[in-house]
Amino acid sequence: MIRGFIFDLDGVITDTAEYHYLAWKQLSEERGWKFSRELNEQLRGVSRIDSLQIILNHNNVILSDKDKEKYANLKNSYYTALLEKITPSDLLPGVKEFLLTLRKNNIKTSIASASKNARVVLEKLKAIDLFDNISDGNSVENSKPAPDIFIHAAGSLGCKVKECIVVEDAEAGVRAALKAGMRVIGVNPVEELQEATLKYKGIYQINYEGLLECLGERI
Ligand code: B16
Ligand code: MG
Repeated sequence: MIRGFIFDLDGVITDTAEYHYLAWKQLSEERGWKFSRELNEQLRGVSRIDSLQIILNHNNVILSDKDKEKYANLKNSYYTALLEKITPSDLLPGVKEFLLTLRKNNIKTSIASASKNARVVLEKLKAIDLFDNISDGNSVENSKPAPDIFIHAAGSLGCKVKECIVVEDAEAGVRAALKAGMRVIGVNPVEELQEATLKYKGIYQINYEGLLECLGERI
């Protein structure tokens, strides 16, 4: 029986990937590091510090932990300035309707995002009240692909892992959810999410009753 739905934020509820891209690009240009849209794709769902490490590895740059923290903070200052532009119209199509359908059917909902800025983003979207719980980059130590954030979200909803369905747009997130013992709906760059239980182009494509049927759940 499904009792909870757990949503990733960036790429599922809204698309902040472009702002992450612009912020990493600004930092990289200032430091003389190579950075591209292709590399940015590898940062989907990956924590801030791990994202910096991917960029450093790509450039064969070695930094002290102190400098890594400094540049991760600098990137975050560029990113949070860009977040000022977010409005409720940046909720991705079908998201609000799907969340309201879940609530009508007594399904609990949570965010499980790697982002430490998740609350700020949800406030800008005026979407905080659509969720029963928010688990974010501050909630757990180990970030995706570790399963911790999804286990944290399920626990906060009072649900068992098997009772939860995850919605994710990133490979790291899909792997984390599967490791947690949950079924996963992959959205967005669906061709990459080979391990997902079901795939859709976006939440707007999901029909609640149809989904339950596909998952072999009783309606
Ligand atoms: P922050 P998600 C992730 O959000 C982003 O996809 C990823 O690109 C970002 O590095 C990460 O959050 C950390 O974000 O720097 O704001 O803490 O997809 O897990 O909702
Ligand atoms: Mg994501």
